[in-house]
Amino acid sequence: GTFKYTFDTPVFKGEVEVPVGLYINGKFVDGSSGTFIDVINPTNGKTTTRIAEGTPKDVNLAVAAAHKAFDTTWGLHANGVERSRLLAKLADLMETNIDTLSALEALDNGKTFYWAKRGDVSHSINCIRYYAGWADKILGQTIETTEAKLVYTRHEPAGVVGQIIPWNFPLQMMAWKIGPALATGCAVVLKPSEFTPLTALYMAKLIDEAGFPAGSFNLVNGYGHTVGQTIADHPDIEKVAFTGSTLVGRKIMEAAAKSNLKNVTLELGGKSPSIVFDDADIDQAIKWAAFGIYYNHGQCCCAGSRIFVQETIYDEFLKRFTEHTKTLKVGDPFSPETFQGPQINQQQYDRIMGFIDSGKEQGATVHFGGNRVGTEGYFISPTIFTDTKPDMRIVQEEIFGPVCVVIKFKDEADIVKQANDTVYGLAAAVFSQNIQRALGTAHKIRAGTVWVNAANMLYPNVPFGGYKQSGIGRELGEYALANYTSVKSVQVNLDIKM
Ligand code: TXE
Repeated sequence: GTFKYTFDTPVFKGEVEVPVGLYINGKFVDGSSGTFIDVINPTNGKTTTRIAEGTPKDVNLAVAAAHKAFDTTWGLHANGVERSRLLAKLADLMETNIDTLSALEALDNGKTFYWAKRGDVSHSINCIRYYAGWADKILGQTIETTEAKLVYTRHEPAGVVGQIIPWNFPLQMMAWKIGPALATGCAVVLKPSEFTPLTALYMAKLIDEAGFPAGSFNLVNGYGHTVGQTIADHPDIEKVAFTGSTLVGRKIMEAAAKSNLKNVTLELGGKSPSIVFDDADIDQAIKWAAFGIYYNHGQCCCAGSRIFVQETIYDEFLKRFTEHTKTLKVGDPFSPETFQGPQINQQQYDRIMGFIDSGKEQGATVHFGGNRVGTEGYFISPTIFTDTKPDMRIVQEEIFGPVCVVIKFKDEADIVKQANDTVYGLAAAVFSQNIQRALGTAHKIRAGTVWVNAANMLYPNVPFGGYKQSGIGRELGEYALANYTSVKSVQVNLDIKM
């Protein structure tokens, strides 16, 4: 079946139709169990629609379809030019439907239409187009050994890959995953988050329309402990890519180890520092640091949730950062004035409020916010904590909401120590007009991305991923291709006699 929805908002008007089944072997099908998952609108907690619930049996069907495609029409059977053409076509279809995708993302996730379009959807289109460019440029090497031999490598597609994605950037996470996988010729079994399946389902329709061979891309909706776990355990999946919590990341690795030692890439949590030196352009530092934590309602793996400010400018920064925070409008994602919509669901709302309570209990000061906004949906005020201690939960743990701690530091040595005092290492931002200070600090932070005088900016051609417990492997850029290829060395004996 399909879900029809009429948007009548200040920023988007129109009717949208989304398939609600599973997409297996080139067809939209019902789940084998006949059960459904309710999709909840985070602005009011009401049911938007329901989608078919996949089961382990459906995963098996999808994996079988993927293997069949890999062995007949996809993998080494579809050349790079063809894979490139299909991905480019998909990017074009996404572009034609940019408003529809943005509206669905805003409806499903609660992010603003404005940022869904400017951020998520635009970035996803660029990402698919970028990997369309790679599909016919996957190169091996020839390696000199002796004149009596020809040795070369082939970067062959890894095979059937499982991809499990979260709800914070539903479309973008899908694009990061399927872009390099389909470019290299892998066949995909994707599980969207049970909380935000709508753009992935719409994408399945566009993938179908683009003409990808049946089975090259499959989508199985479902819960993590059923469909997700089956993907991680599956003996016929060669590689699994996961973005989500560190807790589940561990389970994925464990499942891979216990089943067939499938390759694993993980993109997990973070507790990223934003570091403001006293020589920073303070206006810009305030705006970027706010964007660093509040963008996407703090639901960014790379959110700059620990803001460190040099003690000489701490009071001034805090005052002006707070004034700026007050101007950020929380409310309807489809209102042009809104910056921040609701958190994704009741669990996340409770979790974030729990962190706010823990901060208070452990003796930190709520400098601003800390409360619910409105009476329905999952809206939380942007929140600033001060007077924290390094071992407090709000300083150490990922809150994944619009909550930051603003902390003093003394000098370069002190900030490097404080910034690295975390089990995570996804990202960091450094604000300074002094190039030696900024880059010197950037190089000493143990994190996969460091922004200098900016935050939360991503490009499809720039790798992204974590140090420490923030993950394994890099997504985006040329680096991501390695996740989806296996290197084969071929040695040809030209003239060596036994
Ligand atoms: O994540 P889960 P949740 C962090 C963030 C957040 C916390 C919990 O701190 O507060 O995680 O969020 C699937 N086998 N991040 O519980 O469960 C699940 O269905 C296989 C950071 O929503 O990790 C979904 O598709 N899969 C993050 C995906 O994992 C399983 C983004 C992510 O959900 C599974 C999201 C299992 N046993 C949350 N259990 C980031 N890095 O950006 C669940 N899943």
